[in-house]
Amino acid sequence: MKIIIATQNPHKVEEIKEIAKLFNITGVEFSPIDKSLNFNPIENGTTFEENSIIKAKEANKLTKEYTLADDSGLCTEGLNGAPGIHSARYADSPQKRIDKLLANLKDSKNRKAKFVCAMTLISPKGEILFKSIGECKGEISYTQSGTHGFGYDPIFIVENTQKTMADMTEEEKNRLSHRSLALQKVFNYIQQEMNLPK
Ligand code: ITT
Repeated sequence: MKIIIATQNPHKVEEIKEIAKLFNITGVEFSPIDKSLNFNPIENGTTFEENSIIKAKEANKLTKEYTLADDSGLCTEGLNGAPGIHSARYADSPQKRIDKLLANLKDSKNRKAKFVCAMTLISPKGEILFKSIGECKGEISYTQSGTHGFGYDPIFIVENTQKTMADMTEEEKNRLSHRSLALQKVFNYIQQEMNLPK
């Protein structure tokens, strides 16, 4: 079974492939959407879930294959949920996004935060087959640390660890991340409902 990953973010593609390997998922081949298809969905939903549906549907329109979309982001309590669904557009570069978030939280004692990932799986006919949400709790550090991962990983300390996500190895992150938790539910659905090998 082939599933097209409906994203323009190469880090997500890598992580989804690695998570599938980590959990020994067989019978599913994940492929990034072909660049020549000019996949450029208008993410005007008001929730992670709505945006993941928009992306999966747009990729299905272009490919007529099974498609899986991931809409994700970082929500902080101190900023009433920001950057949230605007995480990718919070500032112009990954470093500027980190700097802006640390600056905006400078006077906040409430550093609690969570990464959220909403996934939607769509059939070749365009039906929504399955939706899932994964969340990873933690807090925002005062300075950045670590070189692994992407995005806000260097300033997100994972709950019950002393490490930012960027301090973690790829495998450590992929066992507990919001993306992994959402994807594990998708794997369960595929294995149980689509008669793929366990
Ligand atoms: P697509 O829409 O094409 O999938 P995108 O990167 O724009 O790619 P989103 O709209 O879902 O994706 O925005 C997700 C942003 O949230 C991402 O760019 C990062 O800034 C942040 N983010 C999501 N997951 C993350 C993770 O595992 N580690 C660090 N930052 C993450």
